[in-house]
Amino acid sequence: MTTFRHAIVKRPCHNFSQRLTTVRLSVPSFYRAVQQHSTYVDTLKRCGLTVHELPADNRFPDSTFVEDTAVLLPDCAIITRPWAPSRRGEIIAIHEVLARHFETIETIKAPGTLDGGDVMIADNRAFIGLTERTNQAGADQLKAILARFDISSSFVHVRNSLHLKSDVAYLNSDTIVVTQRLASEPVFQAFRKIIVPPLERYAANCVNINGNVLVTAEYTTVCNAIKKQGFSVIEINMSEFKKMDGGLSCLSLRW
Ligand code: CIR
Repeated sequence: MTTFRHAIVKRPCHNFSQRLTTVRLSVPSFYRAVQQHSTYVDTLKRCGLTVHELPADNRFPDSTFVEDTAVLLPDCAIITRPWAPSRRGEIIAIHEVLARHFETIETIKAPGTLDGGDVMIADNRAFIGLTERTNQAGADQLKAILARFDISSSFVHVRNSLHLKSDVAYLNSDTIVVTQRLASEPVFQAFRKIIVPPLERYAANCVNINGNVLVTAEYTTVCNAIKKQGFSVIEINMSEFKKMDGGLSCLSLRW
């Protein structure tokens, strides 16, 4: 299991409620989003990470969801090509900061599109979601890059979900958290599965950071099921980001 030492986050900008969302919930409160983001950053620090905080950028309302802009390996950063044209400019600031930490930087190129939320790396295996956001060309490019680092890739067709990681999270070498809709995917056959009930689907997007599993607060069934498997759980309130389709993992890039 990878030990993480660093994370990149980007503060929410005051117009972050004005971009992409598919959920029909109330308009998020900027004030509460900033508070929740700050708690998230403190939690990453509690998990032992050095957190590189980028300033808010009003030009890109979705830019707090940094996970979509890169895929990070211990020795290589891969800059994605987000599907949404309104998000493509986000990669410039991310590229700049990653160039200070990684000697090798690769990029996904047109006609490929790839959102980081579609990539789940499980040690030396990667699962790449083919979604409305990530196309075959983007997935093929990523697979070729990962192969150079001895990481094999499997593609997973995902329908009716924003990203692959809206439905599945890797906890450790034998355990995943997964929604019912992806639980029977043959590529996940070998894993022990913590199944997420439909009403708690949003909580499927959780993340294991150095032995602490960050889970969205108030999703009791999922939290208890993860604890029951022996993991230490930290609950985080994500109410404002959920309104913009953002999952817990997408607020940071970790390596
Ligand atoms: C978007 O639709 O692109 C943003 N509103 C939310 C992105 C969330 N990304 C993620 O969960 N990896």
